[in-house]
Parts: sequence; C-alpha cells; structure tokens
Amino acid sequence: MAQVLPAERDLRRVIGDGDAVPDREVDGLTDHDLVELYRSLVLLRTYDERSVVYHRQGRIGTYAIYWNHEAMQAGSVYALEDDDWIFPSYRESAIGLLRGMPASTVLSWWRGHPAGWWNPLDWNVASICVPIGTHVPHAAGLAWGKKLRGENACAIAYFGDGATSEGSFHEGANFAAVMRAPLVLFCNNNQWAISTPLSAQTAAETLADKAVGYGMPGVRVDGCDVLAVYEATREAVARARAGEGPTFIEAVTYRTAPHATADDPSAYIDAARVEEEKRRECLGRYEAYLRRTGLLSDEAAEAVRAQAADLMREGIAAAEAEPPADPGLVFSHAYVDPPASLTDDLAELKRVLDG
Ligand SMILES: Cc1ncc(C[n+]2csc(CCOP(=O)(O)OP(=O)(O)O)c2C)c(N)n1
Ligand SMILES: [Mg+2]
Repeated sequence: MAQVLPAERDLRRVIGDGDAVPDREVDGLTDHDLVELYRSLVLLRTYDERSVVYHRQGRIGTYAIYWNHEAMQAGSVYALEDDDWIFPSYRESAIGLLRGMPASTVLSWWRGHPAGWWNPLDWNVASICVPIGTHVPHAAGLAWGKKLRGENACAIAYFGDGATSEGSFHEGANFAAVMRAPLVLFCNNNQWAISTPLSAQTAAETLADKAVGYGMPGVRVDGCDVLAVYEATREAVARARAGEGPTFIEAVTYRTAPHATADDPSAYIDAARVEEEKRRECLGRYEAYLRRTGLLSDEAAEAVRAQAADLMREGIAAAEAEPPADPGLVFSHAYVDPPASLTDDLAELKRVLDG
C-alpha cells in the first residue's frame, strides 16, 4: 500500500516579503535559472496584457485572462524536461510560449484561425482544453502510456478549483493513482469558477485534502511564488519519474482579473480583496526578490520586457497576415457523414460571406 500523508496544509513559500519574512533559496537553482524564470514570467505577462489590448481592438476574440497566474505556469514548466507533456486549460493558453511555440500560433487560436491548431507532437503541448477537466483523463492516459513504454517522461495537467468538482477530474486522478502514472495534477486555485466562489465549490477544508482520498500526496503552495511552485513541481516530477505515481499540487492564488474578456466581475467580486491581491502579484514579487539578491538591474529588466514586447508585435503581425480561413472548416471534423442540415447551413454561410 502506498503510504498517504495528510495534505500539507501550510502554503509553501520561498520568496519572503523583503521585511520580517526572509527569503529562502531553492537548492540547485543557479543565477542563470533565476533569470530564465524571470524571462518566462515577463513573456507570459506581456502576452496576457497585450492580448487584452488586442481583444479591445477587435483583433482577437474572447480571451481568458491569466494575469497573476504566470508564476504557477512559469514555475511548474521550468521543473519539466522538454519530453514531458503539458495539458493546458484555456487559463494556460500561452504556456506553449515557454516551449518556443510562436506567439502567432497562440494568437491565431484566439482569433479562431486554423493556424492556431498546432500539432501536439511538435511541442509536447496538448490542445488547449476548454471543457472543464476533460483533459485530466487524457493526461493520465498519456502518462500511463509513457510508463508502459518504459519512457522516462511524465505529464502535467493544469485545471482550476472548479474542475475539482467534475467527474473527469475524479476519473483521471483515480486512474493515475491506481496505475501509478507519472502525472502531476496542477490545480490553479484562484478561488473562483467564473462567479462561483470556492466556498460554494467544495466542503473540503483545502483542495489538496482531496489527494488523500486518491492515495496520492497533496501539496499546497503559494501560487504567486514562482520559486515555491518550481520547487513543489520538481518534487512531484521526481516522484513521477521514480515510479511513485501522481501528485496533486494546489497552487493558491486569487483571481484579480475578470474570468475572461466577456465577464463583468463587479457583479460578484470583492473589489477591496482584488486591490489587496494586486499589491502582492507574482511578477512584482519576483522582481523584488531578484533585486534583493542583486540579480536584476533596471537595464536588464527593461531589455527582457522589450524582447517580450517585440515578440508580441511580431506575433500579432504574423497572425494577421494569415490568409482568411476557409469557412467550411467550421463544419469539418465533427462528422464523418455530415447531416444534410449542415450542408445547407454551409451553403447559406458561403452565400452570406460572398454577398
Ligand atoms: C464541462 C464544462 N462545464 C462548464 C463549462 C463553462 N465554464 C467555463 S469556465 C468555467 C469555470 C471554471 O472554473 P475553474 O475550474 O476554477 O477554472 P478557472 O477559470 O478559474 O481557471 C465554467 C464552469 C465548461 N467550459 N465546461
Ligand atoms: Mg478557478
């Protein structure tokens, strides 16, 4: 029997507050690693902030904002090897950038253009999953397959607090634990599922407690602390590679942006809490940490930001240079034998577009 410990209740932290709470160090991380993590954070932040502007300009469609979720994504991906598979939800739409995927590809996805349909094998990044939690069993299956083939790679699935109420989360978590699949279950607990607060989502004291029921360790980490996220994920990955099965990571944060560009959170959110959380947002905290350790100058920070801004400028230009998509694609790939009504709908769409 696997020995299952009660979930770590306390939030794991590495970055202090520059005052009473001291900084810790993560074993094995070099100065180069620390600066690379900064690059990742800035890249993701720049993608997110530019995307909101592009949305307002009508250049991309509805967009799921991930502002202040960057530390969870950058820290966890940095703990992976390139052979490891990433299964993102819409909240991690741009996570492929950390593997070198062009910004134009992700922007095309949000433009609803087929240039945004990448081949998962090219980056070991699965398609962005919009249905809540349905990618968890996919990730568990892929991880189990890696184990059966004797490969060393693992998989990580990203999902939200709301996803832990879905059947597919349960099925994937249970299956991975029973099969000892090399899987990391990474829960972004931003405390909201659109307008549903965490208190209405679960009666469990913490989400990490759920791990115990599946027979896997559960870890709680400060989701705004990129180094704590890295450290926790590195341990989970080591367990996975050692044949010890999955780990559930609950990264705790608070959603400070709307759920997506189509949402108006003023109807339900606590505005004072949002302001408080914004003051401890993950990029600013990491920047302050790097300055305390003497690893980041104003010039270096500016150069990293300028590089990310250039990448986005080139990305949107490349996405907009794509030839218009064939509207027929909307009707493809769903049916082997499309029903007659779809043929009629396609003909009508073409008439409207041509007219
Ligand atoms: C199966 C399914 N049911 C409902 C929805 C509608 N929906 C979109 S986002 C969302 C909230 C998900 O919240 P959470 O899992 O906490 O992720 P977050 O958006 O906070 O990252 C819901 C219910 C969906 N996309 N898929
Ligand atoms: Mg959520």
